[in-house]
Amino acid sequence: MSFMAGKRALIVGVASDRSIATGIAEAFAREGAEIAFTYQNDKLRGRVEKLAERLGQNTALCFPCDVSSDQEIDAVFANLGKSWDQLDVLVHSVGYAPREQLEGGFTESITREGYRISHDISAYSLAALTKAASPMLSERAAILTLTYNAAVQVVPNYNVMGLAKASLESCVRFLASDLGPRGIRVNAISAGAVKTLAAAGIGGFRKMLSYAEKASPLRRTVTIEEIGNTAAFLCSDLASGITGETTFVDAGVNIMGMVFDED
Ligand code: NAD
Ligand code: 0WE
Repeated sequence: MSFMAGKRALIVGVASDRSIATGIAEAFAREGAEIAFTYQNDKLRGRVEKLAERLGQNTALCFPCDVSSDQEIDAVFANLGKSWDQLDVLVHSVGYAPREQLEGGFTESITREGYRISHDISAYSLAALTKAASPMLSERAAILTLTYNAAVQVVPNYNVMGLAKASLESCVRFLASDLGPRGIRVNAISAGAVKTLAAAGIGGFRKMLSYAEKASPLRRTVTIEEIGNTAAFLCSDLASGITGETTFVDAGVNIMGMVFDED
């Protein structure tokens, strides 16, 4: 179909072959986009460059970027600007809270530092990347982030990350309103639970996947390919009328108000 032909995209958030950002990169490449990447630190550099190579992309367009650093964010766009005059798509697929924030009761586990870090890395970083990218964003550019339904409804143990995702979803609306007059669209995908690195080691994550298999209308979990396909649509001109929106890609789990056991 190549419905992203001629689009230049920057993808932030690849850490492994299972990353949601990897599913997004695969769909973008299939639809004809040119892709640049960032990696969080040197440990991830090789993996990201390998992905760029596998997808036929220029491995020189892989830049380090810890999103807690304004200097590193600025350097990404300074470097990207040497090869690309404009950016059509920005994908933000980053989330982090200190591990101890994601276990135990909300009141017990939340700390000022946990709140600060989770909101800095998971929510402010979307605004920071968008602000830094702004001068090179093309007319009709698209920005996309990844969220989770615990922004809206309580999920045990997600704790302060739920507040950070609520902030992120609000940020999508404020950015969409602010950048809309330039033709720039800003959206989020609210993904169902997927077994990625960010999910590995989360207590009871397997239980969450099997909950989705029982509770979702489609009776299954979602794949990074399905999230990638929706991302490609939202970041293409096919979605030219959609902005400020959070689109669920969760096999329908979020629509259910109550679920009975089915043996
Ligand atoms: P992942 O671990 O593959 O990706 C998380 C990414 O965040 C990694 O690439 C990591 O390098 C990056 N990151 C963390 N701290 C960073 C920092 N300081 N600077 C730069 N990058 C940093 O996991 P994923 O599941 O693909 O997560 C991607 C996004 O999807 C996150 O926003 C997550 O909240 C969201 N999400 C995940 C699920 C799920 O079940 N896996 C569901 C809904 C939404
Ligand atoms: O957004 C996420 C995961 C976010 C995440 C994961 C980690 C693990 C490693 C943020 N910070 C960290 N910090 C680490 O040290 N998801 C939507 C996946 C997820 O995580 C959960 C979930 C689900 C679903 C945590 C508790 C409950 C449910």
